[in-house]
Amino acid sequence: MDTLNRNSEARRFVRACRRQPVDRIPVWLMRQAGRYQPEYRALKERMGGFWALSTNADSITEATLFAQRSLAADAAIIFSDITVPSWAMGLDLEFAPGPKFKTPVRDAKGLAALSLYDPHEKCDFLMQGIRQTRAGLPDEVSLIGFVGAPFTLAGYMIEGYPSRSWLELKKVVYGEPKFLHNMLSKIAEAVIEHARAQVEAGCDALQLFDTTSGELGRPELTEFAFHYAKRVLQALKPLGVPLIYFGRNIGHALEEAASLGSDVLGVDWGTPMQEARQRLGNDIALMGNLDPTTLFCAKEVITSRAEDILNAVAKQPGFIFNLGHGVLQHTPVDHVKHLIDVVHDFRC
Ligand code: 1CP
Repeated sequence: MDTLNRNSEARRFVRACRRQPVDRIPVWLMRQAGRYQPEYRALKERMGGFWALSTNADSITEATLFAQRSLAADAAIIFSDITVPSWAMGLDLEFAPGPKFKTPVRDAKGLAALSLYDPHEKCDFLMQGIRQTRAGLPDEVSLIGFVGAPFTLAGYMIEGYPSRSWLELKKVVYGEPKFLHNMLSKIAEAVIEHARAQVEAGCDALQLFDTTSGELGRPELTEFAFHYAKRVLQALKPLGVPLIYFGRNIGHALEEAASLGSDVLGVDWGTPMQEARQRLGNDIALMGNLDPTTLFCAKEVITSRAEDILNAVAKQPGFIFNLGHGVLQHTPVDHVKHLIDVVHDFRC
């Protein structure tokens, strides 16, 4: 084991992912770098927009490090977006402010036009950003890399932009299942390599975001979302870093989500943490799950809601505190910091 790996295994966040005892509960927040921070908005303005920020190693580093430092979070998540691999495969992408593909992929011709790529070459800005960020982080802080799960990424690529009804995606799910399987296989190949490169560049954990999976009913959730998430997780397992799977609105299918091969299951705010722990047993670490809207309430409300979660599940090994989805725009910065303090002060 080299020095990097030895340090990685000692970090509080990684220890919790491995269900080892920790001195206090590790905490980081999905979207801890983002529009709620004036410094992030200034950096984005200075860079000339979200995409310019996301494709420059120095600004990736600055956004990631600033968020970690300002919160004293136990992990940083590298600043990027799940749609970067779609761009790297050849899709025209803009942000307004969500991702928007000029030419959505809806047929075999569109799929054939997508190419696999070498992430070290095509996304050198990201790998360089990871190396610089790792060098700038305190030794005890973990760096998380991430990719979108195949189904969630396919949703954006088919629909073209974030959607309320996911109508175009659903038409493909029910009407063109063979095409969708081909597309998911190709995306899986791309995100596996994209994730692997992030670990090679210095990330000490990986999160698979399957934010759109909960749009599917059964049996499609298994066939199109879980099947490909499992394929990605199994392919990444030999890298030896902790793997986190986060799905949304899949509380009814937590047992199956927990069986896909991740070390940690990210639980959204719809399922009480205590229920998740009772249903899943102790063989998997859990991460979550305060409702992000709680951060708009008074500090006493934040304290009591966070402590409810901590008291319910944090006393046994294998828990990482997070929100049940990302920090929302306009969230008061001091409330976010207050939440981190509450978790840091909790004695397990
Ligand atoms: O104008 C802006 O500043 C754009 C806002 C923004 C940001 C800050 C987007 C556009 N992406 C990001 C960064 C980002 N995206 C990160 C790194 C920041 C961090 O966590 O600290 C990560 C992990 C993501 C992942 C991501 N992008 C997901 C999965 C997680 C989730 O929130 O569900 C999804 C679905 C996207 C798509 C996306 N990118 C951006 C938007 C506005 C959206 C649509 C979904 C949404 O509104 O949340």
